[in-house]
Amino acid sequence: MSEAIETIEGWYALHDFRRIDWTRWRGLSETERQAALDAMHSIVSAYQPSSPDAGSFGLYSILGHKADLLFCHFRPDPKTLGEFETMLDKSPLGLVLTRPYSYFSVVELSKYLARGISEDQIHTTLKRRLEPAIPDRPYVCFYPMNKRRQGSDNWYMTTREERRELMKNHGIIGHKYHEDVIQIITGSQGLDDWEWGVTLFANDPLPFKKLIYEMRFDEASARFADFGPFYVGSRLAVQDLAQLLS
Ligand code: 76R
Repeated sequence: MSEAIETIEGWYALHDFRRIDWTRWRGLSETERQAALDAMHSIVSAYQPSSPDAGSFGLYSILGHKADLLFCHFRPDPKTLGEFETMLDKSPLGLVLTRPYSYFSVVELSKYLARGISEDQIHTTLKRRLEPAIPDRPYVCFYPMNKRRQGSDNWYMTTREERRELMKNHGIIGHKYHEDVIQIITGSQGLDDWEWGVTLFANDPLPFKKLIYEMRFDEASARFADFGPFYVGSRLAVQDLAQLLS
């Protein structure tokens, strides 16, 4: 049996994608629309964590047909994430939102490249990554992925040393985009349908394409990665959402 790598987990993540049901929205009375807009303001402010230690939240407008909005939450307690979902569902705004996709995962760092660092050091120096603030970048890209288990391309049958080497090269490519792209890797084995969620943040969508394209040629992705749907969008202030609806 090949040996699993130790992972360190941080905050839980919920990527809550919603679609606006325009037919339903147009069918609402003026009073109902106002109630939905009011609910939106109170919900978005309820989603804001009371302090940076309590969690983080970002609202995004998603491009294309797969979703309209992304409510992206990171929180220490998964129960809070559940409360947020139902808060939105029960509110007057929930009436006009459907739910094309969601993803539940937990911020994950693996120890492939962390030789000689003590558990304590990892926790202090990496706290910022385990408990991430939403980066101040206008664009987001989210997708789930697996590591392949097929014939000789079975990630889970490779040795720890092979995986370490592959992740080292992966990290080298990734690091070239250090300035342009901030990545949050969340693990979801046993939590959702894929094995990892990848959330990337940048100033415009092009670096997502460049980075992901370059990684496709790297063995860790070329041989071992399978991808789910990609969602790309831009940060939305609550007043922009009001404008979008009104
Ligand atoms: O954590 C670190 O920064 C150390 C190096 C590193 C690890 C261990 C790293 C760096 N990643 C790691 C783990 Mn990554 N990453 C992805 C994707 O699209 C694809 O082909 C793959 C999706 C991207 C775009 C990306 C970006 N990474 C992982 C893992 C867990 C694997 C495991 O545990 O088995 C996955 C699934 C994954 C996927 N990665 C980086 C990046 C970038 C940009 C970096 C460099 C970060 C920096 O130096 O700023």
